Amino acid sequence: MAETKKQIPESGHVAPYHHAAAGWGALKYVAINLFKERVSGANYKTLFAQNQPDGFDCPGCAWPDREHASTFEFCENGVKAVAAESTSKRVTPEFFAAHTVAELLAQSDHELEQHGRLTHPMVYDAARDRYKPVSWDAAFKLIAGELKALDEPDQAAFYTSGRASNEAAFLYQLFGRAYGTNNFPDCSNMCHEATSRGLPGTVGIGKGTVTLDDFEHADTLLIFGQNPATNHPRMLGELRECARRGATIVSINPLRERGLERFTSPQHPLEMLTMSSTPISSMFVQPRLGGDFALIKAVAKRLLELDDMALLTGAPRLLDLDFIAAHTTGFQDFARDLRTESWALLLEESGVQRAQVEQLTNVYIRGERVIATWGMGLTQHKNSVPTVQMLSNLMLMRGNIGRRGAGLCPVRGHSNVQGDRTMGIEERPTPAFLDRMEKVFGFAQPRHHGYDVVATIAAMMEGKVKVFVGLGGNFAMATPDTPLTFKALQSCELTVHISTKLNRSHLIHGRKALILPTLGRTEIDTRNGVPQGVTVEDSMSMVHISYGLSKPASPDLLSEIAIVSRMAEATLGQRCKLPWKAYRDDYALIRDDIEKVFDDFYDFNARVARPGGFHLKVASREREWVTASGKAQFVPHAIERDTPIRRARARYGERLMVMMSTRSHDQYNTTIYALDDRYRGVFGLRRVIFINQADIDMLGMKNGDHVDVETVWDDGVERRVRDFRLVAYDIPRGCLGAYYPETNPLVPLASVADGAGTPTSKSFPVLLTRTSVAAVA
Ligand SMILES: Nc1nc2c(c(=O)[nH]1)N[C@H]1C(S)=C(S)[C@@H](COP(=O)(O)OP(=O)(O)OC[C@H]3O[C@@H](n4cnc5c(=O)[nH]c(N)nc54)[C@H](O)[C@@H]3O)O[C@H]1N2
Ligand SMILES: Nc1nc2c(c(=O)[nH]1)N[C@H]1C(S)=C(S)[C@@H](COP(=O)(O)OP(=O)(O)OC[C@H]3O[C@@H](n4cnc5c(=O)[nH]c(N)nc54)[C@H](O)[C@@H]3O)O[C@H]1N2
Ligand SMILES: [Mo]
Repeated sequence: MAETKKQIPESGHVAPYHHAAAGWGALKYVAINLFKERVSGANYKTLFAQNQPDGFDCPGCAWPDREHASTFEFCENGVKAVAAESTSKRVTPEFFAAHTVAELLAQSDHELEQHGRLTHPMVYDAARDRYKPVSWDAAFKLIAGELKALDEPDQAAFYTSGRASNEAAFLYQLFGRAYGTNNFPDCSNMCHEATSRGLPGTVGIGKGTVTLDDFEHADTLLIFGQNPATNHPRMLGELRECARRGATIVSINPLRERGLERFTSPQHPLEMLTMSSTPISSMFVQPRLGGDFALIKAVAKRLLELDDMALLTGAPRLLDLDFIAAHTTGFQDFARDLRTESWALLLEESGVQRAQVEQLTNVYIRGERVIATWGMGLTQHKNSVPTVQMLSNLMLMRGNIGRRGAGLCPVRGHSNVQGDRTMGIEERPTPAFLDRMEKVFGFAQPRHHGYDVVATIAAMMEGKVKVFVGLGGNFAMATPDTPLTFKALQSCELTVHISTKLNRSHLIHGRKALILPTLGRTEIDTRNGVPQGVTVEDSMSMVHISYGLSKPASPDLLSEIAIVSRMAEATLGQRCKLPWKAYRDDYALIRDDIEKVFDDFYDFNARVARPGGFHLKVASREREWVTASGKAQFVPHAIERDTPIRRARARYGERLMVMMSTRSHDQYNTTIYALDDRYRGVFGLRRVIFINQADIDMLGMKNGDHVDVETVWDDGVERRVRDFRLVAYDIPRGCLGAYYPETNPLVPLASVADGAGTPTSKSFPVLLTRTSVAAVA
């Protein structure tokens, strides 16, 4: 952040990338990466055990893996994630003794990450502005003391990042609820929340309806707002197979992501040796930021028009009338709304030409088995819930849900973000779930809703949340409105972070603060001589077990499960009869209790012991609709006419631009591995803004000029970041791309997805001004 650390001038360059995604570029990166990270010899083998039946679940992303994979599934993202965890560098008590927190704050996120793995529990020493070692017992005593001193349990918030295992997450929510709160903000509040809140209203379940098997049968794939070459590289392998079978793949993205154009599969030696590649997307649709809602609605409207024509001419109908009649409600209202919707408004909002809408509709209609996938490009806008529901409507129109080779495929981020939610990390638990918890564990559950991420920050600001515990993640940097969030965290009485590596959240701390170092998923976790496995649920609802293989980074680490259970024991004391010690001594016992709470986890230990694990039932996949009506529901939505972006544009005209914040190729969320974004042709730079050349001209600037960015918001707070370099790019007029977390200070806390509370990280209204030389110097 410009506000918190010295700004080092960046000396990189921009050069378009002309090769296919993955291929030798990825291999070369990995070779260099391993060398740089100095992964110790013993840990090399770790890299080859990811996503193998007897190995660990890759902490890289939530894309599922093929069962019984016989060869090492090469994935640059996975290698980076594992290498980062297996680094031989250490952040020791000596390291902390040598640096004040103020000094560390001056380092970039990239530098903080490079220091390596945390080795000892540390407590903040305010007198010396340093972290000093603390015993585990004393750490838990400190937490218990602070939690017990609160006026009410809702003054604590328990954050979860999506790497936590099912077992750790289950114990964490059990502890939080036994303590008395539903304050479980989690990373998914910033991620696929719009999916989890939107889909239940249409198909009943907030999860995807496809499995990998469906990818083998799909003939059409619509990829919305996703950059899989960077964020889900193994998905590209799947898309490659689809493309080679002749499936049509459409990328719907304001950026024409190079990684969706061509792909050289590292899994296929011939493609590597002949330097050949497979074309992936055959069509690119570039809506403006947040324009997907209007685009999808336009396609639905066009489909209805064509179906009307078919009805008139006696041609085969294009709607799946049998499916609509048997399985859905609300079609008539939905169709009426589509018929009255204005074409002009849909086209203007989407930023897509009518001819291309028609072309996309034709592709959709030609598809007998269509899968729609989506990522953050759909979920981080004000209108994200309506967008997800509109996509679901479109799929329902042709019965593309609950059929082989077709369905909804939200592509989740963190490797167990979906599982954490399944386990009850949920600030708005259902009464049914709480009843069941009460029955199984015999204590009254807190019934009122808790805080999500944004509400947690607001509550900290108001002094309503005083203790923050983070099970993984980097709350300070992942969240919006950075300077305000920093203040919120700093106003806490106690901040606790259960972490593998040093990050800025450790440095933006409460009056008291703890860093509790934990085992990563790649590491051996043994209790009383018996290796323990943990389970995860991937983006397609497959649950499998994961065993670490490397030696732990330090003998003083505890597993997340041990930390959570000891925190619970210390806090809840004798009055709590839950078997915390037994849980941490044998993780199978946790699974036994998970099974008691969730019927779908029947025979959990037995089923998860099978190679590949098991698939959790997703009712909508089987055309069972757990909605109010018992049917899948068409949900009409209007285009919103009064939004902060529209108001800002009315005030500033074309100078007002909409910005999105996205990931570069060399980062994992807030973890910056390196400074390149290979496929977008950016090297050694992170403070860049992708912008249409015509907009650069309109501003009277030149490609490469430096600008400051200011958010247009009406609360009187100045939100500004300085000195970003303009990079002319193939992006629609009026739209800007930049990296997260550098641009998080621009996202107002109040700017969230309606009905989901997700920060609008993919659309916020900004103005650009030339950076004055004085400001930089
Ligand atoms: N290597 C690596 N892997 C990761 C991560 C990582 O940081 N690094 N993060 C993990 C996590 S937690 C997640 S959630 C996923 C994220 O994976 P993605 O969902 O791919 O997330 P982003 O990189 O933020 O951006 C997504 C894409 O959305 C496009 N986009 C932006 N706005 C819009 C819009 O309005 N409409 C449309 N149609 N597209 C838009 C952007 O151009 C970009 O291509 O990846 C996971 N995997
Ligand atoms: N502007 C903007 N903001 C965004 C986004 C965006 O696209 N734009 N994306 C949002 C999304 S999709 C997400 S998911 C969030 C991510 O938010 P978070 O999940 O909070 O952030 P991460 O950067 O993934 O967390 C990294 C830290 O997790 C810790 N860690 C790593 N592995 C483990 C482990 O195994 N156990 C434990 N206990 N700790 C571990 C390490 O200390 C590391 O520093 O950010 C969100 N914020
Ligand atoms: Mo995410």
